[in-house]
Amino acid sequence: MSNRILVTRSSMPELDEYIDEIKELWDSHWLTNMGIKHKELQKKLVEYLGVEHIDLLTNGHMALELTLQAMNLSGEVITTPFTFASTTHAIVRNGLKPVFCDINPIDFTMDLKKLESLINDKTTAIVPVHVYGNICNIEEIQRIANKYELKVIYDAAHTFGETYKGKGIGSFGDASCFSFHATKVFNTIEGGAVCYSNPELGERIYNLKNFGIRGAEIVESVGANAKMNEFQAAMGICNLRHIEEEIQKRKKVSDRYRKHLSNIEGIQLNPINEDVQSNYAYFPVIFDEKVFGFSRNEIAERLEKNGIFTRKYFYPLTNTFDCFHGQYDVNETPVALYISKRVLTLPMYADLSLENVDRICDIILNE
Ligand code: T4K
Repeated sequence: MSNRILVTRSSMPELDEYIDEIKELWDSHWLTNMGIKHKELQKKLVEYLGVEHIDLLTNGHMALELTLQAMNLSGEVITTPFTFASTTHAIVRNGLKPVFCDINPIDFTMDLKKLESLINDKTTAIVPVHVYGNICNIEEIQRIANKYELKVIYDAAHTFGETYKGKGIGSFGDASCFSFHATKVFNTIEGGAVCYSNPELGERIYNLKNFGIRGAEIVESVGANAKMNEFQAAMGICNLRHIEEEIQKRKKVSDRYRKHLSNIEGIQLNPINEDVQSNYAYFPVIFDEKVFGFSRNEIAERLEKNGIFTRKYFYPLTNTFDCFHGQYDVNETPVALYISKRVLTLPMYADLSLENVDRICDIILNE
């Protein structure tokens, strides 16, 4: 069990550091409902992420779902199927119809050559995904959104700490939603956040995350409960202290993988974008069986026999999920289908040793 290497492993502070951080909670008995840890983390994240406003929520999914709800959207929302279930579910659970745009085969984000043809008079928003931390073509998305007066809500679950042309990634579009799940570059155990610039949108999201309560005797609107609690926020405060080291360690892992796997026929790696300061969230590899000689599934099985557990993020595509049976035509997103059948995300976390990266690559290339 202890020798197994999983696709990722949560980064955690030293136990003593966390205990120090939560000691105050034993004195105050204030465990949730926007307490001191929540406020402190919120303030620190505005600075670190370089955004105007941020609100903290129970998880990344609720950040997405409530942000869409707060925008009072109707009709159709254009998104991609090459993502985690959350993106599509957030749209559907708001009573909106997801319209799937294909991805481009280079960085797996929305293919903007195909976007405009999907817009009609029912379209109200675009939900692009910065998948694996690969940043979408922000300028072009905004140009199209302005032209058709559409909202842009980025699924920024994978992009914690990234910048694009020196600007915090959460500052683009109408809103950007982060995940702080245990498996992410930055975690609050479970957790998430929405960044936005329009304070009125922020007020609506806040109401949705706290029952619409604005005072002891004031309930302004109908809301849910999606508050980040003090223990989650305390974990975030601790992890934020170590975030630069976390990203640097991941970079070393990524560089080591690249040293072994670059320029191999039949292996496609995630591209490097000079405008983006990366967080090295994932290490996806596309295996072209016809050229490489082995399929993605064969490589995954071979690694598994050696105790190395990869994942096929993101297979199956969300537009092929059983819960949507018969509703969407996967042939409308052929590139996403092609990539999803060939992608394997290799183990990636700060404490993955370089020796283990060597071993993983050796198994892929030589066994
Ligand atoms: N949008 C996108 C594009 C997303 O990728 C996600 C989440 C969301 C939105 C929604 O955000 P959240 O509501 O989740 O905050 C994992 C994560 O649970 C999920 O957060 C993430 N995306 C997705 C890509 O990956 P699973 O089902 O693969 O998780 P699981 O439990 O199989 O864990 C994967 C590996 O992580 C394990 O093999 C070991 C490691 N692990 C897992 C847990 C739970 C840890 O080291 N510690 C842990 O506590 O979804």
